[in-house]
Amino acid sequence: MGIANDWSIAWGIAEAAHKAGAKLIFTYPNASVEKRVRALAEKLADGGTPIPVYPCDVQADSQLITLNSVLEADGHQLDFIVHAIAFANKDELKGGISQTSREGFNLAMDVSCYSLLAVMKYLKPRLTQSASILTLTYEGSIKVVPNYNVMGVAKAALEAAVRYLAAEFGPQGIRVNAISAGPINTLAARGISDFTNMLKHHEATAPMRRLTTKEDVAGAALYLLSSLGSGTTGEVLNVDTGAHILGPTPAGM
Ligand code: NAD
Ligand code: IMJ
Repeated sequence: MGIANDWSIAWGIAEAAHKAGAKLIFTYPNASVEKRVRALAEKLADGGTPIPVYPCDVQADSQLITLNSVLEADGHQLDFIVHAIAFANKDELKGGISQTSREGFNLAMDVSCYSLLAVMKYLKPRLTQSASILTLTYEGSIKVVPNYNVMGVAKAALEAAVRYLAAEFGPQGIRVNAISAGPINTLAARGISDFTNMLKHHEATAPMRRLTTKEDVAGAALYLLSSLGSGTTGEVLNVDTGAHILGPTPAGM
């Protein structure tokens, strides 16, 4: 859940999972994204088994209920779910967070945090024993990042949700984790003021002196989604070429 185009982090994970032999299912939230998701699904089908593609706007309980029903009808069980979804009003990803509207706050929290609970609630019957759930988060949940604003609050709540879900589902052998990725140039980063400077700063200062790639995230995702991660749950794993370890560093040091 969360492929928009071939820049999407979810697409990077899909490509790696496909390569590792996973049988995938894609979802899309609306008609404008559907075309691109179907084209990408065909890319991975490669003349072989087609990848099923289903609608699912996570803001609508009805669409999650229907998704569960169609998956059941089509005989699909889920060994893993990737939730790579976030949204806030663009005008609230700038200026001061105190200017956030109530509607804008609720929207960001609904799409970016509550949706993980809803996915677990409605797709629970489809999960196999030892299923693994993965969501994506960002350092703006624990540190103040200019302009991230209401998304930072939503990601903090999302990371707490990961821990509560991990505790609830753990006894059934189902794991829930998050990857906290470094900044990556995707649709969700487009038009963010100063994003280019953010990337430059990361590249210049991160311990590995390079940007985080979709492939970096996909590698960690395969670990958490597969039996390699069998003992890991409730974790927020940093995949950011080391940037999160840095404290204040005066220029030139
Ligand atoms: P992206 O724009 O490719 O993905 C965001 C996805 O959310 C899109 O596919 C969009 O269709 C989907 N979406 C939005 N509203 C939805 C709804 N109501 N129902 C279903 N889907 C909906 O960008 P991305 O960078 O790949 O983002 C994926 C995740 O990674 C997000 O949670 C984002 O916060 C997180 N993340 C991104 C970065 C980054 O720098 N790009 C860094 C850390 C974490
Ligand atoms: C987003 C906003 C401000 C600063 C940001 C970001 N930085 C990074 C991001 C520094 C890395 C990307 N990110 C981690 C996100 O989670 C993005 C979420 C997002 C992006 C948009 C842009 C277009 C839009 N709404 C959005 N909602 C959420 O209209």
